[in-house]
Amino acid sequence: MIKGITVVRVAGSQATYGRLSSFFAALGFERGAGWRDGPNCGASFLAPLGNLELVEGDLPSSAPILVEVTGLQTVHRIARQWLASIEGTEAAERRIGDIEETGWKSFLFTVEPVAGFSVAFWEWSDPLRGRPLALEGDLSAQGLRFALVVARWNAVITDRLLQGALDALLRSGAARKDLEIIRVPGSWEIPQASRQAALTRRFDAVVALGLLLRGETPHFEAIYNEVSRGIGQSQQETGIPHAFGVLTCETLEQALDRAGLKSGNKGFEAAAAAIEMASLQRKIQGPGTTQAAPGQADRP
Ligand code: DLZ
Repeated sequence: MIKGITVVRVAGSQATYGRLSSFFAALGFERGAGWRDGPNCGASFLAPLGNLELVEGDLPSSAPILVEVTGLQTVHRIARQWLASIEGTEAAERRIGDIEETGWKSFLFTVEPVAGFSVAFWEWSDPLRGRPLALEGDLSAQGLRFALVVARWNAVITDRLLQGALDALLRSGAARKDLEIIRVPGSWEIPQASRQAALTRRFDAVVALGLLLRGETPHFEAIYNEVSRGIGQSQQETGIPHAFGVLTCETLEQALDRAGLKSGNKGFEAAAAAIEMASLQRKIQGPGTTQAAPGQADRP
């Protein structure tokens, strides 16, 4: 399962390392966990999206790192101010280019926060690129709170789903203190615990994780219908998004494939959906609101 792309650059000295860290932090990059291993260390800076791009023909820029942004003028101003504060105005001007139009419907500038390390920042000329304006959730979980309701039945699989979900949430910026794991005996119990969690109004979204194995569950249909109906009903009635991460599989092998082997990790996918819906919910409700609480959500 492909999870992410990391661009690794060596910062030659401790001073360069510190200077580059300060530059990317000044531009608003979110800090990742970073690492230290003996004399070596790594500082990481996160972006919501990444991709590996192969080019045939001309490169879009001479800089080896391209960062897509919105508000290119602002980014340019911050980068120039940062350079000026470190190097003085004159030297700063030599290290930062003007914003120029590219041949691919965008604007771009290149900056060298330290000599020999260049980064290009760019923005589409038309950010919507012809698409209609849509209200969409982000994939940032920063500041959002989640309840993860996990069935113990088939724990060999549901633990993997939980790991996948935690991975998605933490790598998307959720804080550990904002994640609460609620264990229930089996999938049958998920709706009730999910609803109780949602009713506390302590969470922006609920992630429901379980596995129903058809081969070993004679009343599979009955349980499945009730679990899916119950989770859906809890979501509708509490107004808190519930991501559905309850697998229904014929065999354990099929379940393993969906819990991190061949077919991705459905726990990760459910958590990503929860992040997006929690973020969308905040956007739909408008600034200043924390979470939905229509109707029954304010019951004890
Ligand atoms: C009883 C049962 C069976 C047979 N199979 C499963 C299953 O495949 N997956 C699952 O999550 N839970 C199963 N359970 C347990 C029920 O969900 C429930 O926990 C018990 O019936 C107790 O109410």
